[in-house]
Amino acid sequence: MTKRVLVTGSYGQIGQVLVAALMDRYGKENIIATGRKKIPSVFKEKDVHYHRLDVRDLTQMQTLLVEHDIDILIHNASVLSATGEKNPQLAHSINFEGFYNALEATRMLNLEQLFAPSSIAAFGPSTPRENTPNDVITRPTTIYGISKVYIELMGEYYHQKYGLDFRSLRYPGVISPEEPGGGTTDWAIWIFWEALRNKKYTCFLKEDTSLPMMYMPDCIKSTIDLIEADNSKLEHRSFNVTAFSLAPKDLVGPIKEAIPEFEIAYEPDFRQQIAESWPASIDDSVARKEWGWKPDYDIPAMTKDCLLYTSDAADELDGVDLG
Ligand code: AKB
Repeated sequence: MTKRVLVTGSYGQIGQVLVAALMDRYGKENIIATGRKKIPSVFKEKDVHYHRLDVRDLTQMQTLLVEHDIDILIHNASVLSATGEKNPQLAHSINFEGFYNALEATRMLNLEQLFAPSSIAAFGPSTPRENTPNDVITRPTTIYGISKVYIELMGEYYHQKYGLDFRSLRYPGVISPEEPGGGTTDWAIWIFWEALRNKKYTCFLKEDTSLPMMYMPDCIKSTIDLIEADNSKLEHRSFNVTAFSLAPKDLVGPIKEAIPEFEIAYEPDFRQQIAESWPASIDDSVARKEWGWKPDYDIPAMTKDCLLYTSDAADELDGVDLG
């Protein structure tokens, strides 16, 4: 059945790919992309229905949802972990007020569903680091992580209190050729860009800092699968999802196979502490059981694909700030 979907934060790394996938699945005319920036050129090329929206403005959000007769709100707008630590006040206003507005708009307009991503950042130093279960202590130490716990708890509260169909995924680091937006897992994208551009990369994490990750097509698949999952089978509202765990040193060999001159150096910065507060691997068996989650890409398949598509984007590599 056709759904009408509005996506906030749609110009982000995940948002722009998700919008294209939703247009293929539900029809171009049924997808409304929104963001705070002026219309991105990639959206102009694809003739995407795009509107300016600051998620802190509830009236503007409600107006767009009503005008476009939206069924499902996908609330992606968020300040990520590294940017959030540089500007906690901005992260607070966008992540907390923005999500509260998304919840209230969904409730007041009686929308069919609200999807808002959580993250491995919802975990903290007191969470078990290996094979972290779905239901476990979440005491994060970043403003971004705290906002993700807020999303999970408020979403569950609105589900219990108002019957709102809230769903969420704890995204791991998502690897893709698209430019990332200020996260701690961004190294796993810049390493490909720099390998292709300069044949060397200086990583801001230590070589053995392992974090859960997935390739973009699996991120999009998990999102659409959860949105379409049978509600009566869901015992949870927020789910761990992962494909593999990856440390910077794990990508050196696979990249050298394609680019033998590739060199890596390590200069850990403030993001090291953030990474060390997150799990090294997570257990996604609850998602596998309740809605059949299963990733398609392992590290070799992701590396091959990602090198190819990042190289396609090579013309745009110059002048991009590597965070
Ligand atoms: C970040 O690094 O902040 C994000 C995330 C893991 O949620 N990519």
